Parts: sequence; structure tokens; C-alpha cells
Amino acid sequence: MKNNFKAGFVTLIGKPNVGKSTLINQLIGEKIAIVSPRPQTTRNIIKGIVTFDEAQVIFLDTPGIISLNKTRTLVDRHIVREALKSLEGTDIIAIMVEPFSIYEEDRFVLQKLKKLNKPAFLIINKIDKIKESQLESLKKNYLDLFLFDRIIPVSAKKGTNLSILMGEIIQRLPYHSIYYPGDFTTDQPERILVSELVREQIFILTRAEIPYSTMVKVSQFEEREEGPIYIRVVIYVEQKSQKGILIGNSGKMIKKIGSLARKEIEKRLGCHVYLDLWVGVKKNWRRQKKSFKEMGYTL
Ligand SMILES: Nc1nc2c(ncn2[C@@H]2O[C@H](COP(=O)(O)OP(=O)(O)OP(=O)(O)O)[C@@H](O)[C@H]2O)c(=O)[nH]1
Ligand SMILES: [Mg+2]
Repeated sequence: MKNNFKAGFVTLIGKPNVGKSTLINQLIGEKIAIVSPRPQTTRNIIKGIVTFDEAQVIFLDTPGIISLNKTRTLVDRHIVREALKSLEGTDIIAIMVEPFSIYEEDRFVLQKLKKLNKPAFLIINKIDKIKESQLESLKKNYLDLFLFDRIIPVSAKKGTNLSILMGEIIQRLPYHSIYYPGDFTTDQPERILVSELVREQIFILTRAEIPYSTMVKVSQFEEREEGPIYIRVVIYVEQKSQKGILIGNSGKMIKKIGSLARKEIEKRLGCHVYLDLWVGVKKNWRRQKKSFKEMGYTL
């Protein structure tokens, strides 16, 4: 390894639904983080790793930030606190925003940033949805609020300006030896990837409180000598009434979740999978402290 190698951590933070996970997937070139049109899809901090000849960038995808007094449950509050904490140990902070307006949550994140003395990038995402002329005033308004190192407009979905973004990040990284083996793309074990891909379909297909009330766990993962991998997944909801909704009329909803999730899981694992979905009730898990650990947070 050359001794002018650069390596470091970049935390991607911002309000829910701005496209953080979409960007991470694009930059890594693999789907490691789930994406949905609903806010607060991401629940855990996920590492996405890209390695070049001269640098390694470790991206941290974080759950969307809302101000703490707007969080509705203990679990929501914990998730936001953890996301904010992840700003401390990182080399570069990248705030992602939408190009339409400056929202209350964006200001809340900026306030937190002011307390940390770190290089900060502003990533304006979804520029495919606005006219270029609208960008200049938005950039100026953001610069009035904070002295960003760089402001980079992108479209994570369309891939616009992503190589420019990556170049700027590498330029700003410290000299450091490599952290992870070059072929690593994420720190998530297969079981977690699988449960996340099931959760993604729930976020896409169900409504109202259902996606937020579900916790997904892989209870069995068996590679057999012949035939597909057997994966048993339990989806927990908070109330008995939600169980019926998730299963749907004659099991229609759960079948749909299962077949779409299976396709994504097979793509990710590169082999055939038998996906066995079960639904259980964990009463009011979002209001209990013991849920943090079950969701993968260390206390
Ligand atoms: N038009 C457009 N839509 C985008 C772009 N990037 C992401 N989206 C969409 O925005 C929605 C939210 O994307 P996510 O990547 O899940 O957003 P997130 O910031 O990770 O959201 P949380 O995990 O809830 O904080 C999805 O429907 C994406 O398809 C973009 O560049 N242009
Ligand atoms: Mg996300």
C-alpha cells in the first residue's frame, strides 16, 4: 500500500426522505441500504465502503433527523440521538438537503453542526426536480447560514455529479492506512441485509402506522447442500389489529411482501432463497427501552 493513501469516514446526515440511502447505494454500486418514498425508512447507522487505488471512503448512512421534541416514541428519540452522536467520530460531515426550500429540520441539523469543528459539505439532492436557475439562490441562502467547505448539487437517483462529489470527498480525506479489506462494501451481516430487504417492502407496500410499527428479525438462516437457502423471518407489529392488516385478505399482502422481498434478497445474495414469513405481536415495542438492543443498538 502506498504511504500517501487516504482513508476516512464521511457521515451523511439530513432530514428524512432527502435521499441519503439512495446516494449511498449509488456511490457503493450495490444496494446496501433500503430506500422508500416514506420518511424515516433507515433506522440504523449503516457503513458503506468504497475502495480505490489511492483511497478508501467509509460512508455512514444515518436515519433521518427530526427535532427531538417532534419524536413520538422512545425508540424514535433514541434513533435520532444515535444519528447525531455519529457526527462526533467522523472526518467529514455531509449534510444532504432537498432543493425546494430550507426546512425546520435542515436548520436543526445546521445548529448541531455549528458545535463541531469539522469539514462540512452541503449536498443538494434531487436537482432533477428543479430548474438550474433555482439553485443559485438556494446556495446563497445556505452559505448565509453556514460556511460550508463545498456545496455540491447532485441527483442521487440519476447519478448526476456523483463523480465530482466523490473526487471532492477524497481530496478532503486525511492520509491514513486502509480500514477495511478492499472488497468490503458494508459492515452489515447477511441476516441484517435480509431483514432490511423485507422491511423495505413493508415500507413500500403498507400504509399509515404499519411500516413504523414493524420490527423484522431473521430467526433461521440455513444453507442446505441442495436447493435454496431457507430463511425464516418474523415480522413483529405492535398491536394484534395490525397483524391482520399486514397479512391482508386471504394472505394477499404478506404474499406480495414475500415475493418482492425474495427477488431482492436473491439479487443481493446471488442464489435461490426460500423465504418463510411469519407475523407476530410485540406489544408497544416502540415505547420500550429494551427494544433498542433488539434493533441492534448497543446501550
Ligand atoms: N427525484 C429524485 N428522487 C430521489 C432522488 N434521490 C432519492 N430520491 C427519492 O427520495 C425518496 C427517499 O429516498 P431515501 O434514499 O430512502 O431517503 P433517506 O434520506 O435515506 O430517507 P430516511 O432513511 O427516511 O432518512 C425515495 O423515493 C427515492 O427514490 C433524486 O436524486 N431525485
Ligand atoms: Mg435512509
